Amino acid sequence: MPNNPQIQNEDAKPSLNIPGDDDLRNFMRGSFYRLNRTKYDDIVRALSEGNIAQAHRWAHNLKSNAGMIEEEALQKAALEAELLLKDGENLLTEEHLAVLKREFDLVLNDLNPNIQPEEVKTPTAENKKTSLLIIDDEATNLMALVHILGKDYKIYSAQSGQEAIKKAEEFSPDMILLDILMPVMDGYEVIAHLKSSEKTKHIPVIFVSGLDSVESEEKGLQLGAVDYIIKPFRAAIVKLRVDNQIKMLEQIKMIERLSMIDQLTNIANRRSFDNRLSVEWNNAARQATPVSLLMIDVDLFKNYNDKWGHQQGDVALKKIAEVFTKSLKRKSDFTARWGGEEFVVLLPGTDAKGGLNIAECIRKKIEAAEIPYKGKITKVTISVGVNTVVPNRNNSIDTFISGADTALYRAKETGRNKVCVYEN
Ligand code: GH3
Ligand code: MG
Ligand code: MG
Repeated sequence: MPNNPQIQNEDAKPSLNIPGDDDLRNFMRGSFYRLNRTKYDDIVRALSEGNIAQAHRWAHNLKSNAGMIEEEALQKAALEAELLLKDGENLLTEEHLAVLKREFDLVLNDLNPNIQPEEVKTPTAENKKTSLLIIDDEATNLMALVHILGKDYKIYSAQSGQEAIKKAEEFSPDMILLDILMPVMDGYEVIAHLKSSEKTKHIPVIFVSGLDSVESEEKGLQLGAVDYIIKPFRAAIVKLRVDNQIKMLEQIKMIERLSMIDQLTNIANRRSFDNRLSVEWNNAARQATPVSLLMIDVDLFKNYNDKWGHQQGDVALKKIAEVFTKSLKRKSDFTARWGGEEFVVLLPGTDAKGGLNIAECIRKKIEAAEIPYKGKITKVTISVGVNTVVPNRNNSIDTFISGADTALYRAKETGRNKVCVYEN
């Protein structure tokens, strides 16, 4: 492979704008303290009130949060409590509670209550244009991810599957970080829903999950996720993986943009026109409104090239495209280079009279345009064919285009530098 110095740019060196893992650890422990310091008492109170479902939720919560700060003994005791409080039945003994209390106190005494998350300023990049939606039912996880990513991305967060779907539709984030294990609606259901909706199917999803089996990873990727990060995570890995995906996304968007633009004139190309025409055709069919098409061909352009040279021919084509772009007033008006020295203008919601007016207007503007060449002034003219239809069962995109084409050839045959309207 040739030595390409461009590849060795500074992008290759990770200069991470993120808190280190120690900082994250302190942050997580601070968060844990704030969110869980009353949790043991909460469980005991819920039990004394006979609210076993609530006690079960607190135990589940405590288990997950203990896992996030890698306090395994407490995690184990809380898991045991969770299992013994399942299905509204209380099988917890005094002994179990004593173990839970012992582990809970050990962890809590070890935490420095001075480090509280309120004091750790979590940056939020409100002014950043790239946004992430982070979904996790555990507040501690959510806070950790916001802490890691909030400096460089605008963050939206959700603590349940339903909230996630609502926010994904409302905010159209650039990327989604999705937890799998959540009550009511899990991450697999959320991604299936996102991928089935026109509004959200294009948004890349990264799973961030405590499920570390290859099967869960495979299932996640099969459902359309772009990556899978296992909890507990390292701050640097999360940041790098998200950054990588965002970079790829930007490159794809750039390629998509380029594939829709004509390189010479910088206006839309044929592919882009085909897409737009099909959208506008369907809109007009639904609303029973007219749509006009101008098919445009530069007159005797071969002669122009022969006289001034092919390069100057390119200059003329650029000038023509510029005149078209500047002449179109409505947002929905659309001009494209059809190919060679042919152009099209699509005018949704414009009737035959309006179409003819605009065609005449741009014909005159091209006729008046001065294209300089080495101190001289050169000129071109165009012929235009106009077709206007209200889409219905008796016409199609093909007949629409060929009608405009027929009108264009009549303009050529009957003298050039003129506009003809298709009549069937
Ligand atoms: P008519 O009025 O009948 O359309 O005559 P014409 O000479 O314009 O038609 P013809 O189809 O014979 O020639 C089209 C010319 O347009 C020939 C071709 O070299 C030129 N052309 C097509 N694409 C480009 C381009 O990208 N740059 C330049 N400079 N010329 C182009
Ligand atoms: Mg021509
Ligand atoms: Mg031609």
